[in-house]
Amino acid sequence: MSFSLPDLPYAADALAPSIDAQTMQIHHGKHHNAYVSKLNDAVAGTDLASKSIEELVGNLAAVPEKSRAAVRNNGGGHFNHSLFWKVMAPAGAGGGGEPSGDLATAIDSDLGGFAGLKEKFSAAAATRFGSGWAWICVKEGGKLCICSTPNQDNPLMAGLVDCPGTPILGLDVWEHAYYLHYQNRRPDYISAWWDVVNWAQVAANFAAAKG
Ligand code: MN3
Repeated sequence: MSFSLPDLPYAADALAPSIDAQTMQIHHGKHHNAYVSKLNDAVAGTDLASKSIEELVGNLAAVPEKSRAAVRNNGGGHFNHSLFWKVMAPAGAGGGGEPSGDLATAIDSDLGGFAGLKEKFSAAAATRFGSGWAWICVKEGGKLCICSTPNQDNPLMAGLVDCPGTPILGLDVWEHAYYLHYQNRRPDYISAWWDVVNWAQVAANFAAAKG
């Protein structure tokens, strides 16, 4: 097996009430697991199997055309969900609050402060038509930006997405991420999700992206 499903860094019920336990169990154990399994099928027996997931989705042009769509969808799915689990933590135990340090400084100068970030990010997440993700990413040159991508695309997919960069925070707005609890109320899911954002992890991702 080239790629494997990472464990959740907390119990499946730890993010409730923002995200309920059954949604977490199905999302991680079924949806993310299926991306991993289909990605492994797509790269089986090729030299792609030895690449990191970042290398793979960051250079889809290097993937043979016959498996490119499968790698884009399932490799994107694997990368995106692996990031998603890590940038969340239980409310009050690592989740919620506000960013601090260098990340807060960058948010102030590039995104209009924390209030501006929440407004722009929530709008990007709410207005993504159909399935996709909202992101904060670090652009070439180090500035932060907020955007969204369709399906399982992400900002690492330079040349294929509107907002190339290194994602440091992502929110899944596929219906499978919220429908059991919120049904059609995507804005309520987005609003409750801020309570479980792990800003210490986002700050670590920011520092790594800046090198
Ligand atoms: Mn998902």
